Amino acid sequence: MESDGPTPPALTGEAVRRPRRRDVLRGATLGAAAVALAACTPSGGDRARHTGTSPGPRTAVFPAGFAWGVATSAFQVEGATTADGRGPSIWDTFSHRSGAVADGGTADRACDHYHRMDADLDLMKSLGVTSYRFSVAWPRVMPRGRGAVNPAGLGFYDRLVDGLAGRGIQAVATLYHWDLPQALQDAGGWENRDSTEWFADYTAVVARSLGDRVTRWLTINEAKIIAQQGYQTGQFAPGRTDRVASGRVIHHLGLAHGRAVQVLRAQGVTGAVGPCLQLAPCSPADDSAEAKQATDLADVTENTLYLDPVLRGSYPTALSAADPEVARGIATALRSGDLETISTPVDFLGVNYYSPQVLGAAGPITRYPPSAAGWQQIYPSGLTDVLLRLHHEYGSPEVVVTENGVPDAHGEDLHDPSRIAFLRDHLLALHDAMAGGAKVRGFHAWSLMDNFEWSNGYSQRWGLVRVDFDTLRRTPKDSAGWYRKVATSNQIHPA
Ligand code: GCO
Repeated sequence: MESDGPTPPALTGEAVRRPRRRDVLRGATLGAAAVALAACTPSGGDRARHTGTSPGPRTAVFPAGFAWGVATSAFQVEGATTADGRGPSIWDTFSHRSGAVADGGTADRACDHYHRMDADLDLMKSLGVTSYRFSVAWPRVMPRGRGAVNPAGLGFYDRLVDGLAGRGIQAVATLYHWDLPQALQDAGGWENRDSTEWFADYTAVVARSLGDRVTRWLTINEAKIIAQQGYQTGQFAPGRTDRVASGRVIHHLGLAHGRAVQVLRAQGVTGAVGPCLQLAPCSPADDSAEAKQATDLADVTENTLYLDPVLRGSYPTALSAADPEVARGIATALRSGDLETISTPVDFLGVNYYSPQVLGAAGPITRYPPSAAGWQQIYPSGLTDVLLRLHHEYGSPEVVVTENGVPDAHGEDLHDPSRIAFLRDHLLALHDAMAGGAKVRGFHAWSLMDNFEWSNGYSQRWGLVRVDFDTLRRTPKDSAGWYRKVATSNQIHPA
């Protein structure tokens, strides 16, 4: 039965509920859990971080068992796009389109991780990490997306999880990190409601193979970016520019997530299961009513549109005001019972944090120092805000930070002090959130190594380890040594 659509438009006069930043920070200092975490902040530290500048020297000790990780995704590192029966994905198609990727880059070879997996596992071990977030390439496992399973493709991930276990590193597996099999796109892709069952079937195949050895499962990476970049701006695969379609896609991705949670449970996987959401704290550029309203609306399209269905079983009431076309797309896709599926209880939330959004009356502004990525403003306290919001407003779920990082600053190479400062400040911000009660269980730096940065190709380097894309030689940057010290001592040192 088709319902009339998502919760009706109700923005008038009703502000989206979000914590005021000052309240959030007060929570961080007064939280009952604060005493459990050893931390020492010089006076003024919070204020310094609040403005996006460095907080200065400080020590922070993390709880025993905190997971120190690095992250990658299949399409960005594996290469070998035609090896051993892998089928084409939408990103193969898109990246070969003229003008789609900076400098005409493709991921045909990328880091060639597919052929260098053992050496890369040794590299991880040498970094002292205890957790590795990777993604399984659907077109490697099922070359046409459904039907025949490719044993060689599954075998690669089987060896990967064994290789991790042998080195004492937890496996954090993402089922979908944007590389939809092209054959499924040809059948309508995520716009087609059948995609949710294609994904459920694929999930069952992977769960049967890896279900006894994966510590954490992430269903779908960043539905928000798939919708915004893949279906609104068209800058990512599949390169569509149709906001109504993006609404349908958002709904189907949510449903696919819920179905995957159910399938993983039915398959009896031993690991914890959750979504992977990219969250961006939104704040007004000034005190005007216009900036405040723009902030409330941006908070819907950046955060609550993805959080609420999964954690509350509803779409945000302000959605129709925030994005009428997306709301219309969702309304055409929503059927009775869907929200129950989407909100199937999860064990934890994977959170990717990169940048805040600051809204003026005329749109987003840049308030904090921009990174070389252009779209990213460096604002470590935003991570505290995001984590404490989940704690206060969403029932304090267990959280793992599944991505956080920055590209090399202009002129940096193996010596990357700006990445060290970035990671240190964000880890201190994360520690603040834990002191305020947020249940954060681990952190994954994006990325293990330089890789294919989507439309930016190889023009941005996000790795702790440098990759020479001519020789494929891997060389740890200074940040890798710094991160190793943090991971192996379980604390941030002032120096
Ligand atoms: C993301 C992606 C990564 C990016 C990273 C840097 O989740 O956006 O997961 O693939 O490479 O975020 O932009």
